[in-house]
Amino acid sequence: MPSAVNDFVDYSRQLRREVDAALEGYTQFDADCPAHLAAAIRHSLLAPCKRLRPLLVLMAAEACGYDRAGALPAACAVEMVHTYSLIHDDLPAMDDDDMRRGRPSCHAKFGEATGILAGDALLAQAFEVLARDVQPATAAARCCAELAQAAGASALVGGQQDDLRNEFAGGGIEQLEAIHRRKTGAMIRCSLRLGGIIADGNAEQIAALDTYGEKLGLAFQIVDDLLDLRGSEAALGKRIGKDSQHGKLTFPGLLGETESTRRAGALIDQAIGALEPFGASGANLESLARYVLERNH
Ligand code: GRG
Repeated sequence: MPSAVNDFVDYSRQLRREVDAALEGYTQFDADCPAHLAAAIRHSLLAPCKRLRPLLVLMAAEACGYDRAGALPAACAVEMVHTYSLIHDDLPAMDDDDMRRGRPSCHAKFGEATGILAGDALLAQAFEVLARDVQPATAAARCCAELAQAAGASALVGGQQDDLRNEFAGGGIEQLEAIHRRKTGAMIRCSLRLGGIIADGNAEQIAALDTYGEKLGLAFQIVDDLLDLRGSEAALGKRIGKDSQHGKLTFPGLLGETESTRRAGALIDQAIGALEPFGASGANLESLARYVLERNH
């Protein structure tokens, strides 16, 4: 492996360690939090995983010339919302999955009611963390508004609603992209924007991060669909093949594997192109985009 790749692997491992340590700290609940609920939250939130969204927050802040330690609370907040969405997505009423992040899914281990409550608690805690720990207060308020929008009815929740309704099964590429722009893309874009806001990035930098996030989010989803077809359950830590079994719209289902792979590559090129205003400071985000394309989990 060339040394630049090694450097990026070491750097992203270090960022993951910092995020994991901060999440560990945020989940030391007081005696009023029932032990069963605390265990369920920690089971899902602290499970081994990519931490893509927190890494995007931290790398976006650094690309804007900011010390990443100041962006850690926002990195944790986006991971809390993301983990809540995974816990709820796994529930029997939604995707009904018994495995997540290489472990039994939250409801499979702790029961359905506790799974719902663990997700509820994480969603609330994300906004507590942003409002209390992001400085200055004006940046905290902006971050709360942006994350609420990305997690809300016109983004994450709306995309999930459309994905669950089979009326879209006969749809085309526009419908598919509209689902994933909200369900997957909004949280990825938001992660980058929060990093830029906390770093007090200028309008050109935030717009560049937004475009990078839009392209990266779509590429991430295409790769996710491809891994659902030809990935390994052991590497992914979750069940595969469910989308096609349930007749869901997917990129390889609509476009074929070759065209989906080509499209993901073109989107990653566009994402990297959007980093131009950052010059050398965008190098880590560029490496992260390449990793999203080449990932096997
Ligand atoms: C329940 C409101 C609500 C939304 C659920 C996130 C989601 C929406 C569903 C998960 C199913 C899925 C395959 C979504 C598309 C891609 C995606 C978000 C995968 C999971 O994220 P990763 O791969 O997972 O970053 P880790 O575990 O590494 O964080």
